[in-house]
Amino acid sequence: MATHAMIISLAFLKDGQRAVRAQGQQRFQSEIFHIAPQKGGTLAFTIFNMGSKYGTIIMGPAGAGKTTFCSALIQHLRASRRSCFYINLDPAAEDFVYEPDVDIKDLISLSDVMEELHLGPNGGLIYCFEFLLENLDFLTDPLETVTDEYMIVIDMPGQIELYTHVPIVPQLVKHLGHGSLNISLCAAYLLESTFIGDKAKFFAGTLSAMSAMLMMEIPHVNILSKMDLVKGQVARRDLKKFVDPDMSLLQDGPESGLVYEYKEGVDNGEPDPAEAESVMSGESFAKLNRAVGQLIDDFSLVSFLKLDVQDEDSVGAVLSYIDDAIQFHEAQEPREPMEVEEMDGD
Ligand SMILES: Nc1nc2c(ncn2[C@@H]2O[C@H](COP(=O)(O)OP(=O)(O)OP(=O)(O)O)[C@@H](O)[C@H]2O)c(=O)[nH]1
Ligand SMILES: [Mg+2]
Repeated sequence: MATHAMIISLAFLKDGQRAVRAQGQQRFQSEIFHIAPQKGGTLAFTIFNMGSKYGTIIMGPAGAGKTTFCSALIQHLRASRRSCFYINLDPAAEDFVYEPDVDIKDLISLSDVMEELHLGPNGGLIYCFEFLLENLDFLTDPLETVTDEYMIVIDMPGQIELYTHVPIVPQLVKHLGHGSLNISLCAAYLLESTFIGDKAKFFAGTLSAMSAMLMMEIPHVNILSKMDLVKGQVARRDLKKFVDPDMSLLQDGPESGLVYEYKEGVDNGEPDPAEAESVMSGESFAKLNRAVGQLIDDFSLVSFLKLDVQDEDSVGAVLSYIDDAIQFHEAQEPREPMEVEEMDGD
């Protein structure tokens, strides 16, 4: 059966209106109209056709827990008797709990690139991805045989420049989502929960999540990883303000360093951030943070799912958001009772 999908992405205009832009036009057979945003920050409107391939691309800053989440996800998929196809696209990754079905290191390794081309780690990584884009068959050929019952799990490197600064990963995602592969992909963007201890860091991370979301133009969930590290340390009410980022966090006490202090007897208009005094007193920084907070608020697109990889239910909950975002279950053929029994006997 020919498979087609179309992503309609949202462009948000300055005045808060939404413009709908259609990308890549195709024919449709059975259609599902999936409307977002939902919890976790799904961006795109998606129209799917049954019979596509399904996958998730795991992204986020260095050390956010991407590879660990991939392993937990694969373990959960296996325990739920679901098939999984694991792709490692981090050319520097060495240790895996589950052996990848496709590993970019079999095409190119970061250490070889750095040694032979005398590049640093970041330049080397960009070279590796450019090389992958020139040799896409390495990735697409093994995927041709993957059926719609599989969840394709793609582990990415932690350099967020790849998603937010240079359009390499957005380009790769477009290749995977179109043409003969036509994979319905959900981006999962991980941010470490310990960031909530530093509001400026947390909002900078949130901004990077939003930037990746807008660059990718695919369904997207944001995840606060390593929740075990903040368990019992943050009141539930306070945590809620980070899960659905609340700009009032930036109005908290002056110790946050994010607030412009009102001074008696002084012109209380906003100080000029370019003035040396504003820079030295931290007021420029506070103003920048308020502007970033306002930007995130204006888009009101980013919210987070909480993830504790040790907790099977938590991994299952995140997976069900990903499944929903790509309409995985709608595409599955109902199984005959005999088939289920056979699987049970495996
Ligand atoms: N406590 C805790 N530690 C975690 C969790 N997930 C990952 N870690 C630890 O965080 C470190 C980084 O985890 P990785 O899964 O390698 O992170 P990554 O995002 O793949 O890192 P890069 O690929 O290098 O960007 C490791 O030491 C993990 O053991 C978690 O849920 N809880
Ligand atoms: Mg990793």
